[in-house]
Amino acid sequence: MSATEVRIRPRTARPSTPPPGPAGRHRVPRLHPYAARVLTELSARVPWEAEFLQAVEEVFESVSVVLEQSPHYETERVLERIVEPERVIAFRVVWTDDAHRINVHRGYRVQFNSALGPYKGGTRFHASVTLDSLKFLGFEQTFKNALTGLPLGGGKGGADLPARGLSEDELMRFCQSYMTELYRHIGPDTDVPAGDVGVGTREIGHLFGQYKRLTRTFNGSLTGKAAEWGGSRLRPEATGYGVAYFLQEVLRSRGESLDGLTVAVSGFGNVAWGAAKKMTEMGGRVVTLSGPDGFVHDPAGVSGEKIDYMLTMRHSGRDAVKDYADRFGVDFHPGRRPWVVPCDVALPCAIQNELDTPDAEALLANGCRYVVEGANMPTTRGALRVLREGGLVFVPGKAANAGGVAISGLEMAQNRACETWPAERIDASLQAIMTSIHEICTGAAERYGRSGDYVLGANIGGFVRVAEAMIDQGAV
Ligand code: 2IT
Repeated sequence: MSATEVRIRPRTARPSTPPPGPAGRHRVPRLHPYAARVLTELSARVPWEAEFLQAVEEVFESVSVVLEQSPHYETERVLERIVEPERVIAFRVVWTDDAHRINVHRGYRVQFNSALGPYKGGTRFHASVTLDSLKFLGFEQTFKNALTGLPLGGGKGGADLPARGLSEDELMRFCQSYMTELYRHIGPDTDVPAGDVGVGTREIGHLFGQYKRLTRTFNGSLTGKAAEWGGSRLRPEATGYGVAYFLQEVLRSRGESLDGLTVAVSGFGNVAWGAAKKMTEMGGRVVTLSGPDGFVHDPAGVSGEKIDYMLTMRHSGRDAVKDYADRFGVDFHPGRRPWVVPCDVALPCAIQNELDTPDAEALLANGCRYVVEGANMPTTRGALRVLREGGLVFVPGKAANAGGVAISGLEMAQNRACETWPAERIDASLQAIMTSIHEICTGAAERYGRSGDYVLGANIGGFVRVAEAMIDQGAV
C-alpha cells in the first residue's frame, strides 16, 4: 500500500451515530464546585502550565463524584494539597561536547507526593522537557503508582536535552553532570528515579556510576539498572508487557482475545517495543510504528527480527523510523501519524498529546474499538472527549502503563533484600498487578454507576488511596 492508499474516510463520512462500542458512551463528568474552585485558582496561578492543568482537570472531573459523597476531602483541603508538588528542584546542567564547546541545559526533579512511599518516577531527557511537562508527569505518576498497590510516592525528573544525536561520550558526560546536582536529593528512602523517554539502561548506568562515585554507596537509589548489577529481570519489557496484559484483561472482560486483532502502535521506543513483542506473542498483529519523521505501515505485522530491529533503531541515536521501511520494504508515510490506518486497537506509545481530535475521529470512523494509552497522556482533551463519547473502550496511561513502575517497585524490593528474583516470578507479579489494577478500575467505575469507564475508575482508584494516606498523615 502506498502513502496515498492508506484507507482513511473523510471526516464527513463519520456516521452521525457512531457504531455501538462495547463500552457504552461515557459523558465527561461535570466538575464538583470544590474542584472547579481549586482548578480556577490553580489556572490563575500557573496559566502557562497547560499540560499540568490538562492532567489536573481530567483527574478532578473523575473524582467529582467522590467529592459529592465525601465532603471531608474539602474540609481537609485535599485538592489544594494534592496539586502542589511537595518539592521542586531545578538546576543547571553544564557539559562539554566532543568539539570542546560548553553546553547548558536545564535539569529538574519534581518530588510530587510522598504519601504512599518515597518519590518514584522516571527521568526524561527530551527537547520538550519543561517544568510544566514534569509537573504533569509527576502528578500522573502519583496516581499511577497508587494503583500498583506498592509503597511508592510520585515524582518525575529530567532535562531539556535532545538526547538523540549525542555521541556516547557526550551522553555519559551529560549524565554525570546531571547527577552531580541531583545526587544529594535522592536515595532509597527519599526519591528513586528511573528511566523514561531518552533514558534507558545505558543512561541509568552512567547516572548510577556517578551517584556511586559521589556518595560512595552502592544502593537502590535508581531503578532500571542492568540486570547484572542490581537491576530487575524484565524491567525493560515491563511497561510494554504490562500494557499488553492490561489489554488482555479488558478484552477478557468482554469475551474477546487479542488473537487476530490488528493493532496500530505509535512510537518505537521502550514501551512500543515491549508492547509489540507481547501482543504479537498473544496473536495480535502490530501494523504500524512511528517516529517524529512519520510512520511505517507493515500490514504483515511487526514480528520476529523486526521487533529486535526496534532496539537497533533506538540505539542508532537517530530519532526516526524510516530506516525500518527501507530495511523491510514497507511503506513510510512522512510527517504523518498512524491513526489513519484501520485497526481494532490503537496504542499511542510515544509522547503526550500525540493523538488529537481529528485522529480520534479517524479512529472511530475506521472502526477502532479500543484505545489504550502506552505513553503518559498521549490523548488531547478534545480527542479524549470524542473517544469517550464515541463509545469505544478507552484506557488511560496511568492504568495501562503502570507495569513499568510496578517492576521498578519490585527492583527496589530486590535491592533492599539483596536478592535477584527470576524472570518467571517477576512476570507472574506483573500479571497479578495489572489484573489487580484492572479490578480497581472496573470496581471504582461500577461503584459510581459508570461501568466500563476506565478513566473514571483509574482516577478514583488512585486518588482515594493517595488522599486517604495524606489525611492520615496530617496537615503536611
Ligand atoms: O512513566 C513511568 O511510569 C516511568 N517512566 C517509569 C517510572 C519508574 O520509576 O519506573
